[in-house]
Amino acid sequence: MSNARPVSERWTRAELAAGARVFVEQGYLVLPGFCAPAFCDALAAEVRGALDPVLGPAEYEADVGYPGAPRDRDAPGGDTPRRLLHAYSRFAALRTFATGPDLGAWLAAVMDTGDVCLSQCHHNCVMTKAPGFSSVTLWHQDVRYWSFARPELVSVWLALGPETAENGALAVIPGTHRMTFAPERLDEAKFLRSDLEENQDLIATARTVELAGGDVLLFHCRTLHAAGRNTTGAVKLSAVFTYHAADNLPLAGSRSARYPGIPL
Ligand SMILES: O=C(O)CCC(=O)C(=O)O
Repeated sequence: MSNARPVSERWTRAELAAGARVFVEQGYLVLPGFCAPAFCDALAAEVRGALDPVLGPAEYEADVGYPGAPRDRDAPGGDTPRRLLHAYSRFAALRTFATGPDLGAWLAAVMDTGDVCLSQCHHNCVMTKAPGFSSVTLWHQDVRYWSFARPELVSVWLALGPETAENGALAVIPGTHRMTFAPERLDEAKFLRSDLEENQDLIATARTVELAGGDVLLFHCRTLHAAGRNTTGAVKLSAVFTYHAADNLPLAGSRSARYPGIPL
């Protein structure tokens, strides 16, 4: 690890290096208890305040058309938000979290670079998985719609409360960030086809990533992941940001280049 990396007093170089090895092998890594309960509770209260009424910009479940989503904005549940967008510019507490030295140290370790940038163009949101009208997100790699010089981005998922299979926690398929998939194994929207016999062995190795409030999940942009609906009575809130190395630039003119990266 280079000496130019951000310094965190919270973890030793040996801990960061050990975590990075897990990430490189598995394509994801959980950092338990990353944020204090008081931080998560205050942020969750602020987020809830932005949900009723919904303060834009936001994406609605009806916008994505995923399985279980309301048919359109006029259908029952059509006003169910899926994500509050532009989380970095709207929540001061998240700016501190997303560009702080503790997270920077982990990102530098797993990305093997001292120069990390936050992308304002992808994720940069608080996922708001609501009871009642949330949808199913099928198996996909986030990079499928992103345009960077190298498909080597990392996303950070901060649970603001418990995430379980019941409330729609993410599931990942370990090691898939190192695999390539023939186009026939994916559907037109580039979701992994769960109806194909050829994909069954892989899907059988999936793991649900259950998190407690304050836990952070790091995952590679090529790691296959999916999530179910929220079948509980409480909204699930998770802040999500995506990072790239400073020398891994978005392609000019693409959606990935719409807003400048924020150097850590
Ligand atoms: O929470 C979910 O439904 C999945 C979110 C997800 O996979 C994504 O935004 O890439």
